Amino acid sequence: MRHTTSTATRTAGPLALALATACLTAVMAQPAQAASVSTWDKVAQCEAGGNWGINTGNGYYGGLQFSLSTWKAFGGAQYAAYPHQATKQQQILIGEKVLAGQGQGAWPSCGPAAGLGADHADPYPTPSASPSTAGVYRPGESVFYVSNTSGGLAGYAGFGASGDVPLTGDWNADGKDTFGVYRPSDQTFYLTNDNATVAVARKLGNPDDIPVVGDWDGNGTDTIGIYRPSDQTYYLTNDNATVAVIRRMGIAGDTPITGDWNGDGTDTVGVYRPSDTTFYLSDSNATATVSHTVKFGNPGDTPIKGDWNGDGTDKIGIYRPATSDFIGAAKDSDTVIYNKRFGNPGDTPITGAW
Ligand SMILES: [Ca+2]
Ligand SMILES: [Ca+2]
Ligand SMILES: [Ca+2]
Repeated sequence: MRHTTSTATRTAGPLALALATACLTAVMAQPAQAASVSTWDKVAQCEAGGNWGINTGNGYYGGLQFSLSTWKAFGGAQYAAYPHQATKQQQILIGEKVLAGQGQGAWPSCGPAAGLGADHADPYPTPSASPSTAGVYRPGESVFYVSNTSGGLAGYAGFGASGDVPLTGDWNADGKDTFGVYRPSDQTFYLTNDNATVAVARKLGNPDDIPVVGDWDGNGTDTIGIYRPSDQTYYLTNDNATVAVIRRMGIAGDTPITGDWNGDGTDTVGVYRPSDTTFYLSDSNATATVSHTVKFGNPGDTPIKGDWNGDGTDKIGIYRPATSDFIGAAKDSDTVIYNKRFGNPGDTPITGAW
C-alpha cells in the first residue's frame, strides 16, 4: 500500500457554494419530564435496593415502589396486575408517566436524591435513522444535487473539479452526510463537513484505485479507503491516514460496494459482479466471508446502496444510467422498496441521508 502521510495543501477546485434550499435536519422534541434508564436505576436502588421484582408486603411494589392505585391510575395494568410482575422497562415507562404527572416528588426522598427532576433524557428513544435518498454529481458542472424523500430536489452545492469522483459520508459524526470528492489525478480525497470548505485532504491509493468511504470501526465517523481492482483488495483507514484493514474481496471485474448490511453500526465490504448481476456482501472486514448474496439489476446498471426505509440497515440497489432511475431493494431481497428518477443522463449517482 503506497500512500503519503503529508497533508495536501491545495484546495478541491471551485468551491463556490450554491447551498441547499432546505435543511432537512429533524429535531426530536425533548420530553419536559423524563429521565434516563441510569437515573431510574438510581431511584430503584434507593427505593428497593435495585430489585425490580420486589414485593415485601408493605403495599408498595417493584423497583419504583408504586402503590397499586398509582400503578393502575397511570396505566400499568396494561402490562401486569402488580408492578413487581412487570418488566423493568414497563415499570420505567409507567414511572415516566408518574414523573410527568406528579414530578420527582412522587418519590419524595429518592427522586431528588437521584436527580430525577433534572435529567430530561428519554429512557427508550425511538431509533431515528434517516432514510437514504438519491442524489447525483453532475461532472460537467461539478455540482451535487440531492433529493428529498419524495424524490424532489432538496438542495445542491458546487464542490470539486472536473474528473473528480463524488463521495458522501458523515466525516464528523454529526449524523448528517456531506460531500467529498476523490481526485484520481492526484489520488487525493477532499472532504467537507459543510458542503463548502475542505476539512480533510488526504492522499491515498494509486492511479486506477477506486475510492470507498465508510465507518469501518463503528465509531460514527466515516473514513476513507480504496479498492484496488488489480488485486481485488480493500485498503481501509479509520483515521483518514493509516491503513487499518487490508481485505481481499471479489474477482476481476467486480465493482466495490460497502455498507452496514446487518445494521450493527459498522460498514463492511462487498462487491457487485456485473457478469451475474449479483451482490456479494460481507458483514466482517476481518474474515473472508460472504454474508449476503442478492441478485439484482441488469447488465449496464451501476450498484448503489442506501437505507431506503430508515431502519438502520443498508440495502442494495442499482442506478440505471439510461433512465436515471434509482431502484433500491429490501434487505437481502430483490423486492423493490425505493424507486425514484433523479438527475440527467451522464450524472454520477450518489446516495445518502442529507
Ligand atoms: Ca457530518
Ligand atoms: Ca469510523
Ligand atoms: Ca455492519
